[in-house]
Amino acid sequence: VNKKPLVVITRKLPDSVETRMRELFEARLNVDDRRLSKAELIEAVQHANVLVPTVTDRIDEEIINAAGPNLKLIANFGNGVDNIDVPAAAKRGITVTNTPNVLSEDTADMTMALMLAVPRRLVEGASILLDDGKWEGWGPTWMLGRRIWGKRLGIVGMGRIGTAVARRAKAFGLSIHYHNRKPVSPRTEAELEATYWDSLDQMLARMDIISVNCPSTPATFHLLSARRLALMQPSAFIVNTARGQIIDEQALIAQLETGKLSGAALDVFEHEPAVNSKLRKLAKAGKVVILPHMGSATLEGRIDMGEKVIINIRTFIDGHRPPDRVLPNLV
Ligand code: 8YV
Repeated sequence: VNKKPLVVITRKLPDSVETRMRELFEARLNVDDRRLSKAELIEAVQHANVLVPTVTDRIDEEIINAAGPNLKLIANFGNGVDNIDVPAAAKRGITVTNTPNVLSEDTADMTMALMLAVPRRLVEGASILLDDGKWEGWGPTWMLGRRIWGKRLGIVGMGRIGTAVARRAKAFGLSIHYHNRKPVSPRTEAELEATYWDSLDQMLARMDIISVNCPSTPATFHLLSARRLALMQPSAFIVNTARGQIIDEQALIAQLETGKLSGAALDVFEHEPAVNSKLRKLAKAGKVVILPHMGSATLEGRIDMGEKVIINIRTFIDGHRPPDRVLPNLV
């Protein structure tokens, strides 16, 4: 009988996923969910056959180079693989997988929630009722926001999540525009009545709302730079449920502080878990809505992600190509 592979999982996962992991593998779980230190990660990769990290673990070249000869697979519990140096892993013959598809709909739901939250003043309104007596009653000009239907939405990155956002936004009465490395299929474009913008600059200048839905890669680092943010209309606002690094956060803050952008709804930040205090201040002033990286945080989604990780590991161990292999030339 073959020995079960040693699978090191860096964070606490839903109970049902952990139970299954324990049945199938020699699973080293992180019961108290404490973030592993760099030294602990290095220790883990020296012994493990499979490492299951999350977005909070930086699997950089140093850690990959410390891997023992038995480490053959890094099965990321997450869609984005910006936490892993995939080319360094490839150089060492280590396969990397991720968990696409299963979190697209949840992330798109949260994107819509955020898209509504800024112009409809959701958080501001809700916080008024947290203190008894603060609400003096309804009035015709009380808490007026701005409508979103009929507005132009520009999606930066029309992959699985971007497309899921587009479907929802279309049903909300927004017109769909997008920038992507290449246009989506004519069928999808027709279904969404979407307009492709080859030039991100031109799209930014004409949209009412921008939603960031592309992966974080060296090519998308500060894609929304100070120069590009300045192209946007002062009435426009940005939603980001992708990665903080895609937007130059300092520049975004400056645009918001000077009224050159009307707002932002951010689920992700450049230096998580730190959140720039200026963003907190803007949130208190009602210009910004901030969430602590909750885009895909549903119990169902996390269980689906766990199942994907398990399928990737099992397929790999059985000697086949795992379904969600991440190719180094694509990151
Ligand atoms: C998770 C995510 O929060 O998958 C992603 O890219 O951002 C989220 O689903 C995280 O990645 C889990 O590792």
